[in-house]
Amino acid sequence: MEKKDKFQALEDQIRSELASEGIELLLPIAPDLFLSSSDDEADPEPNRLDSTPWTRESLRLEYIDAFEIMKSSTLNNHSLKNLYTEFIHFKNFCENQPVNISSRSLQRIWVNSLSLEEFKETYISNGGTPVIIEGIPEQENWAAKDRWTDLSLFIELYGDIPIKVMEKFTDHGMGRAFNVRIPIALYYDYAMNNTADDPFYGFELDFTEKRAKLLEDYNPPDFFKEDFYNLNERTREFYPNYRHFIIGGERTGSNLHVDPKCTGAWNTLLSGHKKWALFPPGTDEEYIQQLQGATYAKKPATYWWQDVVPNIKPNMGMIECIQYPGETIFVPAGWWHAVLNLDFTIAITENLLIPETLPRVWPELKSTWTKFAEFLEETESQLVGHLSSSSNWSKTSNVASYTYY
Ligand SMILES: O=C(O)CCC(=O)C(=O)O
Ligand SMILES: [Fe+2]
Repeated sequence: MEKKDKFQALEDQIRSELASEGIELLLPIAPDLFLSSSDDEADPEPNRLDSTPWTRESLRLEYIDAFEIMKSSTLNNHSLKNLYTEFIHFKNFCENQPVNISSRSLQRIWVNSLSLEEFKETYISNGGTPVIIEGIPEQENWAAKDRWTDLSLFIELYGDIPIKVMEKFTDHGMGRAFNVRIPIALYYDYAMNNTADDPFYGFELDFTEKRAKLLEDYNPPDFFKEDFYNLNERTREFYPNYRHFIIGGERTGSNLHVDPKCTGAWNTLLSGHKKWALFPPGTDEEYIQQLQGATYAKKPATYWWQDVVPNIKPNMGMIECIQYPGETIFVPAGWWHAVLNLDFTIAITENLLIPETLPRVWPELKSTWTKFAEFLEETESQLVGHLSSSSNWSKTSNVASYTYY
């Protein structure tokens, strides 16, 4: 099915589901934010430096078309469940206890508590073990530890940077979808004030133009420097969209998925709180599909957390945690994960092919991307070393060796 048709089918499905409940779609859920306001002159930007060349009003005028497109999104402009009034209860609930009683929680370590070798041995080898690492932005001197943690400073510095909040498919279904971007200052206003069940989520993978400034504020953590997709032009070309700047208001999130092309990921949160659920690789595929569910894959992230998570079967190896500001989560290749933003969050994440993970992902890489795998085999002597030094891997560490309770 064409992407556009799928999108249309989804829209139709949601429209008819709502119609069956006597609800008609749709109005923009935050009409004021979609409109240009003339209040700004009377109420100057509170954070603005004199040299800052933008105001919210100037940004609104410049991005009026983007807001028109956002306004028309069926998926993001409903508050069918009035989550915005209920969310505080859910947030308090999951801060105080696991959403699913049988899940276990993720281990936390302090970044300086172990050497790179120890980290690899404990968390990278044998396919990888998820973990939360505290202290990376401070210990590795990221400018983001100040600039992305004080929201008024963040907006003052980066308010005019446009970030992607949706893709828009052409009406005729031909050609590429195009990215709809709005400036960070206006996204922040939207995120803090909208009442949608499924608000727009800022998910940016393009770091050109003004967005290049964001790259100056962090570095890949020392634990995650080695990346088989970052060896040369050919490997980078195979996996180009490896980093994302993620900014989201409460109720935004990522539905259950596995990261692409056998990558693991680190994700550092600078502001706000993210709720995570993870399931190990090898989790019964049928059950995962059931969890993803036709009805939940494309629905507001919060619905899944409220309706599905409490009822997940015990012994699925589910891990839950809350990620706090300053914390980095490591999601090894093949782990299913879902994320819900509990308040306004700012995060940076990168995906990579960790050399030590190769033995586990090699069969998939080879069968799915044969040409690329052959290229690696031919050109990378290190790769052969990694594969052969771990030849016992499949005997010593398959997923069944995780113990659940
Ligand atoms: O929403 C998030 O922070 C999770 C992002 C994620 O899982 C991804 O980029 O693959
Ligand atoms: Fe992911």
